Amino acid sequence: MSPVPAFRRPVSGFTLLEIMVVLLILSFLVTFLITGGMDIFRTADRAETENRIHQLASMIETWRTREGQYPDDRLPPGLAGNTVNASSEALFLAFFDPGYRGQRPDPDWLVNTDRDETIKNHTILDSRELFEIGDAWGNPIAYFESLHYTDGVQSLRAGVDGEEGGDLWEQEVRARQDQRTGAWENEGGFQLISAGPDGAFGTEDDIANFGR
Ligand SMILES: [Ca+2]
Ligand SMILES: [Ca+2]
Repeated sequence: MSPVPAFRRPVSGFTLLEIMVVLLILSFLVTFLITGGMDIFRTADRAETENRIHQLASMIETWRTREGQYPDDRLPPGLAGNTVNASSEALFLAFFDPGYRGQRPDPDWLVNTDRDETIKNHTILDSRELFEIGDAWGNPIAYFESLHYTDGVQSLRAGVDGEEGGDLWEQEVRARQDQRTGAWENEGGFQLISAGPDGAFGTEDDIANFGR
């Protein structure tokens, strides 16, 4: 009677169990690397947006020193075909005006989530695009000048994946008040607000030039 080769190991290669263990370890590793990598990107985008808002705030103060008032958060009448993104576009026009001699935001920050243009070029850029000043996720940064805190809502086109044609929608954004006291944040100054990584204004992850 010939012996039954039940427990004979294959001559070469791995058993099914060994292969499954290796695959399992690999899948853990890949998951760990992907989530860890995404966390790193998220942290970097947040730091980049905080830096932009910090620099913008400083440029707005310089503007005020030079011009005697903060940049308007409204567009001149008749300049744009819509009111979407108007405050961020107004800030863009102010800083990129050919007559302005102060420091300007980095052109790499510019986005145009509502894809509008002006009839003629009003800026130092070789473009008629009515840009907004964007955060690291490609969404426009909302700008409120304190004279207009009480004017009600702004409409901003923002969302996930920003300018990459992702899931964008028009959002109503208001100047922020302290939740406890009801006082305007940065009363007498201005507010800069990014929708943060979730692309939605008014949620916990928003980034602003004032404490929340
Ligand atoms: Ca625009
Ligand atoms: Ca948000």
